[in-house]
Amino acid sequence: MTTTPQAVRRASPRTRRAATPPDPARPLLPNTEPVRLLDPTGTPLPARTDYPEPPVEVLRELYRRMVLGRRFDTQATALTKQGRLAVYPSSRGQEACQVGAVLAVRDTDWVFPTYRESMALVARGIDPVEVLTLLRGDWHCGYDPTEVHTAPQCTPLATQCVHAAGLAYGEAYQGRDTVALAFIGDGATSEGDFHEGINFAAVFKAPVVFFVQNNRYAISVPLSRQTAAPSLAYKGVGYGVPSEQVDGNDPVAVLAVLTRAVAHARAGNGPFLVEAHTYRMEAHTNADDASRYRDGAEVDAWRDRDPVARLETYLRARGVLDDAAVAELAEQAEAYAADLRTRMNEQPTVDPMSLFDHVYAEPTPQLIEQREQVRAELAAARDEEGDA
Ligand SMILES: Cc1ncc(C[n+]2csc(CCOP(=O)(O)OP(=O)(O)O)c2C)c(N)n1
Ligand SMILES: [Mg+2]
Repeated sequence: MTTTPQAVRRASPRTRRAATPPDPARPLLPNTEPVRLLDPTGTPLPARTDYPEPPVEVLRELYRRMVLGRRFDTQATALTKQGRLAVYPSSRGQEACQVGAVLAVRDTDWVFPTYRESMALVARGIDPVEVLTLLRGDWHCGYDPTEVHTAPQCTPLATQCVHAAGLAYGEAYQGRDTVALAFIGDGATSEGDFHEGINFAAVFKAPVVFFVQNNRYAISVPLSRQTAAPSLAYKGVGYGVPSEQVDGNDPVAVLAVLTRAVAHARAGNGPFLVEAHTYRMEAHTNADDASRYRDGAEVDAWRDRDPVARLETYLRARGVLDDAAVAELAEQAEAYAADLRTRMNEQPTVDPMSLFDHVYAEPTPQLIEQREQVRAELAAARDEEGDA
């Protein structure tokens, strides 16, 4: 019997090599290089089909809010020196992330910020005095979370991930297409609450975008002591969550990547994880001395990747920004900062009894007892003052 070529091609199943099944993890993995649409000098890179560039009017608005955001940030730092703020964690250098992220969501979506996100909240349109209320030392967050769809700024690391997952699940359960945007830092991805939040969201397909701002430090702990993962975006695959990494100092890329992540979640596909590679230019807070754990050369290298200058260069080259527009915006930013200063210099009036309001819908007997005790102590102090 002669063997025809067709017979060889129809080799028996035993002799045929088993086809490799498609790798189910592959679609979940981020690009091996962070997505970038502008180079560090603001020159556009070749257009990409996976991340189309946002419309130019949106980029102008992004720039406007970044300039105001940076001015807000320097003003808040100055207010700590004047004793008007107890503490302020600056996000200078992270403007592309702070503003790009909130521009990617709707007003009806929910934002879950950390203590680092004051700039994001003012970019979302919340009154800056309200945003700084908690950092001023008041007992409440300043704004009504349900009115502005923004949770209070979270200081216990990663707890906001669990809140975001729960809210997103509840909204979807009630038939609404709300997305929850949870901000989180690089260090906080080591916390149990990050695991619980992302795992719950993945299993129950809750529409959450987990947005990791990897600013390379958790106070003094550098990323190299935080994780051995090749990138924090790779953490998504273990939970079955698609992920991406982006140049966090490229405002155009941050907005493009987050827009796609938000659309993914809104369409009912479950959560998405984005890691933005960025850098905190200032110390952790005004109470920290960053020169004790990082050197000036490192900071200088990141100064050259400034996100505000990068977008400005690009918009000028596109012909939608000129000297006059830049000067006008600088003037607006000064007026904005002056108004913030004036209002923060007004002494707040705080009623100590309000401490007992809003703790429970119905106060417990213990709370009522404590409230009466404080009331009596305050009355006694007033009597003493009167006698003196
Ligand atoms: C559960 C918990 N543990 C520890 C702290 C103390 N703490 C405050 S900020 C911080 C570092 C967080 O770093 P990262 O998540 O990278 O965010 P970044 O401050 O850089 O924005 C730590 C350890 C805390 N607030 N909550
Ligand atoms: Mg960090």
